[in-house]
Amino acid sequence: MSASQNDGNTHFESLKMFAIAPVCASNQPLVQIKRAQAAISFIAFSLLCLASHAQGVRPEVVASGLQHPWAVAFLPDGRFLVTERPGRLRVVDSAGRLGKAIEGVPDVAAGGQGGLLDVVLDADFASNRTLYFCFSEPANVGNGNSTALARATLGPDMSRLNDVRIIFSQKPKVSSSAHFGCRIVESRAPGINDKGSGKPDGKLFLMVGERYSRMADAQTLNNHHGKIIRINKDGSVPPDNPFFGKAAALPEIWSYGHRNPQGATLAPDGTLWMHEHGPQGGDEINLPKPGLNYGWPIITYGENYGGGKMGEGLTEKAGMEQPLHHWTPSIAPSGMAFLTSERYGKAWQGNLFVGSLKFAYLDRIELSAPYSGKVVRESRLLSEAGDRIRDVRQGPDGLLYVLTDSPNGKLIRLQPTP
Ligand SMILES: [Ca+2]
Repeated sequence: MSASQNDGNTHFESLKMFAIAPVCASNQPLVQIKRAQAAISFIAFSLLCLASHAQGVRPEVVASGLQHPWAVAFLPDGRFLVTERPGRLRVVDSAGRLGKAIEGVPDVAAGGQGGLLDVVLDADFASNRTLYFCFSEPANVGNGNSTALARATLGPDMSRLNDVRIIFSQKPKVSSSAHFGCRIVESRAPGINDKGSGKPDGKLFLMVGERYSRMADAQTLNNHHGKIIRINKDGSVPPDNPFFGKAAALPEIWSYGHRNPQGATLAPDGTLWMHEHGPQGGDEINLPKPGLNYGWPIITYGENYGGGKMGEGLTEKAGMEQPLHHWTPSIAPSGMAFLTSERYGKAWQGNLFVGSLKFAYLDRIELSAPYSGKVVRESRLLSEAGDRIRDVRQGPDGLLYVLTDSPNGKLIRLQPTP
């Protein structure tokens, strides 16, 4: 069966308006209480409700007509920068108008899961115009490819990329159209502020997949398959990386034993959170620590496509890390963001949001503490529309934005409703 069954091109076109039913509707405690006391109690109860339950959300389409959009970044002037998987980078304005394809994007190996994938702006973009993007990089010779990370500056009129430089290229290149991974996270020092994190520390994390056909490589350190990469913003390798200077290990590796990560974000305490596709079942959330082994393909809560155990059918093994959370059946996760704003009420602040491609919803994940701890509850948002969710981000306005995966993909803003 295909490696890309959960990540293919199935799409749904309808978008129905939808809101979460309010939870606080009962005034049962008021029975048999004097009228004056009842009024006070009711007000107190209502305030409690407002404090503890978010209002609903209403999806507002900002833009449509995007061809398999993969990632969105927020420009300082209120416009959006969106990647489209076939290889385009576009500016989208607040009225939903799509700009021309920005010039200077390198050739991408478009096809299957490959193409132009993630984009993030440097924390100092407003002054340095620098951005980072990752994509499926074709080999110079032959039909191989691999995931590459580039930096560039965006020209003043936003019509072209300048100073494009590849700062990481996954080794080796193989002939595959699957499991590129490809999410970029700008690392930051711990600290909570209105942006939800501390100062950038000059490092980038890149999630890279094991290319499906090379899954065993995820367990060896002489290649970049199924790894999390950590590099400096100029492409050099930080000397405090776990395998720096070690023989038979590539120094860019931060952690290993990963499968196909398509979502990653930083918690305000500086911790990297990511998720990865399992095979059939066993999608995982992990908090990768330096030098540790996350188990693929030796341990997994999933099974082979079509059934049957993976390898020896193990779910745990000494020396291999357990996921924070796993999904069976697979939801085919893509995109990951913490909500740091209070725009949806206190109950949502500190929640984690993950898109599901396979079941077409946005997963709201409540944790045992804001930005940390275990998963205690999940709820499905936007499921009425049937759109595969490719990316989720918090905008500078504190609202959540998602991209839907289809030939007519949309950028959607989630408006809180009373
Ligand atoms: Ca694992």
